Amino acid sequence: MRFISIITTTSKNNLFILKSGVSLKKLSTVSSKDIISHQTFKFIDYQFPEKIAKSRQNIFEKSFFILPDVVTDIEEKELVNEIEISLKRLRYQHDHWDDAIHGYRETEKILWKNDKNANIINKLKILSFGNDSKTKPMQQVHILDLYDDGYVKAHIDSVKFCGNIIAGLSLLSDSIMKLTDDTDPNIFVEALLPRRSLYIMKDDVRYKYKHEVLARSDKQFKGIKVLRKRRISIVMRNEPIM
Ligand SMILES: O=C(O)CCC(=O)C(=O)O
Ligand SMILES: [Fe+2]
Repeated sequence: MRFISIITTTSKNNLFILKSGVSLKKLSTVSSKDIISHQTFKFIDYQFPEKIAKSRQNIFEKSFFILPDVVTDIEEKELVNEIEISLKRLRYQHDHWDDAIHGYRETEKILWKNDKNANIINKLKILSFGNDSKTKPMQQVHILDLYDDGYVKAHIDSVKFCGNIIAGLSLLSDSIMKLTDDTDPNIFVEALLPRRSLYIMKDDVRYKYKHEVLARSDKQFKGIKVLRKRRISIVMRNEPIM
């Protein structure tokens, strides 16, 4: 079986794509460095103080990846169609001042009725957890629907509920994720999460940096305005280590 039919053929320049001949079986023996696109740097704006910039960047390059165009427009549509059915009865939550997330609704999903969607999720899990996962990927995925004005406040996912890897597919909108050192707010990066991209956050970045999805604003990424609209993410995690 060929891997990654989910990768659009439009992004032929991805190193990622060059590796698309890798079979599912072989994939587990390939290191993430081989598979993961060296394009990640394009989507990261490092804001590290100069003295520590190099060492911090090294850590980031080993534990945070952004893979553009992991699903096509059509695949995005089919995923969103099925997700909308699961979300239909849920209301957006706006008014919990102490919540980590504002302007959102969320659900969990284990079974996908549309086989194509099930296949995509499987392949994204292999991509995200194939190499460095310390525990099994959770069967269920977390679906988070952020309204136009929704946002996720800075937090670190609890070790009680999640292992060493968190991966998220962004649908419907570009957004900016800010990752800030848990002990020093001056040490941070901003990452552009393009619509239809996957981010993979593991180990050092997963445990030592808070992550947040910024609200709609005039914020620019590397000088380009990012228009945040409603965004749905499919967040995949592995089992807690305990
Ligand atoms: O939407 C995302 O990509 C991240 C959401 C998140 O950080 C969380 O649910 O813990
Ligand atoms: Fe999180």
